[in-house]
Amino acid sequence: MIKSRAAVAWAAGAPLEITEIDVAPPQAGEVLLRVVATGVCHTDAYTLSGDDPEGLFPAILGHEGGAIVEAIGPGVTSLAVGDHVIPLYTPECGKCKFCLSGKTNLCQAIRGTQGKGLMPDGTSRFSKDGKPIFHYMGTSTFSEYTVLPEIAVAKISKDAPLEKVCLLGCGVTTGMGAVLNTAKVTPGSTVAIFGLGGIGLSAVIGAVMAKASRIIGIDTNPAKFEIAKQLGATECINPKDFDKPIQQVIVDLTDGGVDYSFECIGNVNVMRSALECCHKGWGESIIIGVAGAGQEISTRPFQLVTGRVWRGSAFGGVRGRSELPGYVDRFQKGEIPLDTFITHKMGLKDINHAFELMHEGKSIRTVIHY
Ligand code: NAD
Ligand code: AHE
Ligand code: ZN
Ligand code: ZN
Repeated sequence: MIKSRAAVAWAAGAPLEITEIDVAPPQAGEVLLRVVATGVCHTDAYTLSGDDPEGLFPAILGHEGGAIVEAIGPGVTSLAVGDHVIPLYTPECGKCKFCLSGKTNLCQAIRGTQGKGLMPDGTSRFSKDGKPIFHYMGTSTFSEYTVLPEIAVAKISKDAPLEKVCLLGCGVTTGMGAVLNTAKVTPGSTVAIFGLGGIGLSAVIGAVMAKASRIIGIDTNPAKFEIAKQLGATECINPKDFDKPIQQVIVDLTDGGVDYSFECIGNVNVMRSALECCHKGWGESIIIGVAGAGQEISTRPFQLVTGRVWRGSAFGGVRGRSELPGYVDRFQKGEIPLDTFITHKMGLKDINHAFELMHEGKSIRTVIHY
């Protein structure tokens, strides 16, 4: 057992408690990581709120980390002590039906236990005063030390700054990947991006890379517009400024609708708007946002009958072990402006403030360092 500083979510809706916990050694096929830095994603806030049907308490949240391998368990062959890594909430075993399909990044090798807040052997490595604490998304990066299965760890270049490339562990990869891998936006396309937080802004940079001709950013918080334009949005609009539905506004602006839209909020009403602002015959809408328990999407089936396509994207369709190191290299070459996303940096003790900044719409990403 080692001691670790961690932010523990004891109950839904309660602030995280910064405290010392016990971390058990890595078992067969597992590695112990020292987390150097972690981003705070809206999904952490969603689960903390109690809206996540898979949410468990007490738990150690966090899934956007940059880390160093501290120890390896028996049988681990692809990682060594000292390796720089990004924890993966979407692992890549390379052997399951999903990995072998070549059609998806959603490896299911350990999805069952991961969703139950446990390691693949059905137990937790975290405890406090002998009481177990659940893992979260298989990553739990809000603890200085965390344990992951080898298949859920991407080895990256040692030259990359972990306090920046941690954002590739979720937010930036998710938005970019949804545009480039899931939608496969083609040059000259028109794109609408709903929600200009960390995910939506990453979709903006993906759309720039895809050479979209128009990138329309939509947000109810106009404070997000400047950064969206800096990253390449060609225009930004606030639904509150119009007295007609936002899908109608976009259809009117784009001669019948956009080629691609992305929902980066987690609001089922906006998901409908995002679908319905797509062009008849071919427009595709990608759901990235995560909606709360019990929420459902709806539209008139006629929207699909007439050629619009509704799809979803998790972790940008990226296979973490084989493809994420390439995203890190692209950052190193100056192709991914991670610095623009990091609006705040703070120590673990201030992590509750990072959640406040997110809820107040004042941050894009806060990076927590240990
Ligand atoms: P964020 O809080 O940083 O950004 C959300 C943005 O949406 C904010 O700018 C907010 O002002 C805007 N917004 C809220 N309501 C709106 C409305 N009705 N109309 C227009 N804009 C509105 O959150 P984030 O970290 O960017 O995450 C966004 C969503 O993506 C969350 O639901 C998160 O859980 C989800 N997510 C999904 C994946 C995935 O793999 N599918 C990965 C990461 C995050
Ligand atoms: N637990 C939620 C689902 C949450 C969800 O959809 N998570 C995304 C990643 S969000 C990262 O910020 C994801 O990868 N989903 C695929 C998966 O297998 O969870 C619920 O509704 O139960
Ligand atoms: Zn996330
Ligand atoms: Zn697999």
